[in-house]
Amino acid sequence: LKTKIEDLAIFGGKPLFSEKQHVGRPNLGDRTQFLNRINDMLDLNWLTNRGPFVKEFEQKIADYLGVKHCVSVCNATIALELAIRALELTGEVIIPSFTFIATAHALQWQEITPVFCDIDPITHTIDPDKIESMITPRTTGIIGVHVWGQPCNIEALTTIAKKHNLKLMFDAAHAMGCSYQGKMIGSFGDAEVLSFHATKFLNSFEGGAIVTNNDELAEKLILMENFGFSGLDNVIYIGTNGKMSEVCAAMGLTSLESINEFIEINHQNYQCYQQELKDIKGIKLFTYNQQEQCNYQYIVLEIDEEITNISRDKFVDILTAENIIARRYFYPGCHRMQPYKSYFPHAGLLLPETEKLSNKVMLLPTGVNMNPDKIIKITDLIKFILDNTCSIANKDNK
Ligand code: T4K
Repeated sequence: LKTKIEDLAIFGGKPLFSEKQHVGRPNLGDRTQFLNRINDMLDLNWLTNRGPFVKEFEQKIADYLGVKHCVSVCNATIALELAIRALELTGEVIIPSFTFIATAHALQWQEITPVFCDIDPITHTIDPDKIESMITPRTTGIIGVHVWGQPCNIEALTTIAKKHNLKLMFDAAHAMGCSYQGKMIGSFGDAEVLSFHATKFLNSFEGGAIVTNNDELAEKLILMENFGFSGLDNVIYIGTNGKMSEVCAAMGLTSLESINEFIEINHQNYQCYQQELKDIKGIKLFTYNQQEQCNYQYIVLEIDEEITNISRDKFVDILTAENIIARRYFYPGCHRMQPYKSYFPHAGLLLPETEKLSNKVMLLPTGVNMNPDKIIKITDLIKFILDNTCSIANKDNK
C-alpha cells in the first residue's frame, strides 16, 4: 500500500498493479465450447455468408430479447449505418453529443447532419425536454443512446417522435441484457442497434446487430448487408458487405451462454465499488435503476474537482501510471471532435450538461477479469489520492 506520495508511480514509485487493468477487457465465456464450435465450423467448411452459427446466434439473441428479428452484422457502426439507411433517414437527425463518435459518424457518413442535443445529467441520456426546439423541417429522426446500458426516457422520446412524425432509433451498443419498464431493450422504436465488440458486455470479437419487430425493415436489412442479393445472381437493392462471420457468431454464441455469470460478476464488482466509494465527497458513482435488469458493464465515476481539489485528468494520469487504465468516455463529446467541431463551432453553448459531464467522467475497470480484491486496491488508492491532493499539487508545481 502507498504511505507517502513518493510511492505513487507517477512520482517514481512501483505501480500498484504489475499488469495493466483495462476498462473493456473482454468477458470471455467457456473456451472449450468456443474451440468445439471452431472445430465444427472447420469440419463444415462454412466460414461466412449466413452460415449455421450466424443463424443460431440471431435466433438466440431475438429469443433472449423477445424481439421478432435480429440481423447480425460485422460491427455496430455498420449496423447503425444500415439501420439509418433502411429507415430512409435524411437531412437532420437529433442525437446526443455524449456518445461514442460512431453514432454521429454513421449519419455524417451518408451526408445526414447529426444535430447534437444535450443530456439529462442524472441518466446521462438524451434530454427529451430539449429535443422539440431542435426539430426543423429537415429533421427526419431521433437516435437515442442507452449510454452505460441505462435506457433513455423511451416513453417521452416515443411521444415526441409520433407527434412530429419522426423515425426513432436507439443506439443500444451498451444495453445488451438491460431492460426498460421490465421489457428487454431491443424492441423499442423502429429499430435498436447492439454492439458485440470485444469490449462490450457480450462479445463476438467484432459484431453488431439491428433488432426490430418490423418485418419489412428486417427483410431490407438482410438484403442490404449482403450487397442486395436476393438468391444467386439477383441483386434487387443497393447493399454493402456488412455480414457477420461464422467465427464471430461462434464467439457470440459462447458469450451468450455465460451471460448470467457475466451479469453476476459485474454486479458484484459494482457493489464493491459502491460500498468502498460511498462516503467519498466529490466522487459520484453512476447509479443504475434497481427495478430494471442491468448488465453493470460500466463503472462510471463523476469527479467534482471543486470538492475533490484534484481534476479528473490528473486522476486519470495518476491511475494510468499505476497500471489502472481509467478512460474518459465520452470526452470531449462528439461536438468537439472533427468534423463536427468545424461544422458547429458554437454547439457547446447549447450543450451545458454534456460539457460538464464530459469533463468530469472517468470509467474504471470491471468485468470477469476484476474481483473485489483488485477493486479494493483501486478504491484505497483513490482514497489515498484524495487525502493527499495538496501534496500532489505541491510536488507537481516544483
Ligand atoms: N455506439 C456506442 C454508444 C458505442 O459505445 C460504440 C462503441 C459504438 C456505437 C460502435 O460499436 P462498434 O462499431 O465498435 O461495434 C472502444 C470500442 O472499440 C468501441 O466498440 C466502444 N464503443 C468504445 C466505447 O470503446 P476505444 O477506441 O476506446 O477502444 P480501445 O482500443 O482503446 O479499447 C478500450 C480498452 O479495452 C483498452 O484500454 C484496451 C481494452 N481492450 C480492448 C480490446 C479491443 C482489451 O483489453 N482487449 C481487447 O481485445 O473504443
